[in-house]
Amino acid sequence: MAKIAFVTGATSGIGRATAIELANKGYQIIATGRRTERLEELKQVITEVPVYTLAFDVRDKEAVQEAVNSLPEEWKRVEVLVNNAGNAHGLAPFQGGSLEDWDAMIDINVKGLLYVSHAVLPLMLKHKKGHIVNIGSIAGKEVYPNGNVYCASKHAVDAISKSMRIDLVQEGIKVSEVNPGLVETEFSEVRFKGDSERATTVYQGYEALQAQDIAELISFIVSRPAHVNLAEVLVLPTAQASSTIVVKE
Ligand code: NDP
Ligand code: 8X3
Repeated sequence: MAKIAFVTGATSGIGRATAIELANKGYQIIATGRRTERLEELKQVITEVPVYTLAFDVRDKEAVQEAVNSLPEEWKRVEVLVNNAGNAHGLAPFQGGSLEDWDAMIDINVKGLLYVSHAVLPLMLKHKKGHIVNIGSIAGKEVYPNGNVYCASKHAVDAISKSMRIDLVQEGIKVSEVNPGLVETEFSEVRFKGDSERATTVYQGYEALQAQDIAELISFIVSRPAHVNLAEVLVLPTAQASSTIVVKE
């Protein structure tokens, strides 16, 4: 029987690389994101397995549920859920923070992850089998200057992941959390609202992680034997020791 992986935020960065990597490992892919043209492009790239695309905003709980309900029966046996959709919005001191940015980060990174999990989990519970991989961050393990609400959102992902693992252990469902440091994606472009020059500097002077590094890690995590759960991984560029310590040339 085909294995099915449901990947959120598959239109860019870590999610896109993960969809391609899992497809290479034989998973049929349910790829999600808001940008339909990117989802269509992904369908052209993944040719060796079927890809089903769902376009929705994770902030919209009705849309999330409708999208999952709309899956054809043969796509409902989801084995792996990668809760990856998310971003930072802004990098500002707490006293100068934007309520819009705060809402975006809490609504997408925290509530979006909850909505998707709530909609997809029943598909796993039906078969008492499944693996949820939540993408947290080093920002969910420590806080850094001006990171305030983004860090809070990723600390929430950390707490939710631990809670999921406790509550779902009796259902035979694995829960893992991947916490990357600096990964060169569109992340900083989004954080700095399209200021590409500023975004580029985040990854200059050292070798940042690439989306493919995280995709391979996720692929390794979901391919462990049934009795093994890699519960948590913190993965950093070699040049990074903490959120604030990065050795740059
Ligand atoms: P990208 O900006 O490249 O990708 C973000 C993805 O999330 C896109 O596919 C985007 O799709 C999706 N997304 C964002 N908002 C929404 C929304 N409202 N509804 C649905 N999908 C949404 O960034 P990354 O690949 O780097 O980020 C992926 C995850 O990794 C995030 O959770 C991020 O916090 C985390 N992370 C990133 C690190 C880094 O340094 N890059 C380090 C640690 C963690 P679309 O716009 O099409 O909706
Ligand atoms: C993304 C990594 O250090 O920009 O979660 O917060 S960082």
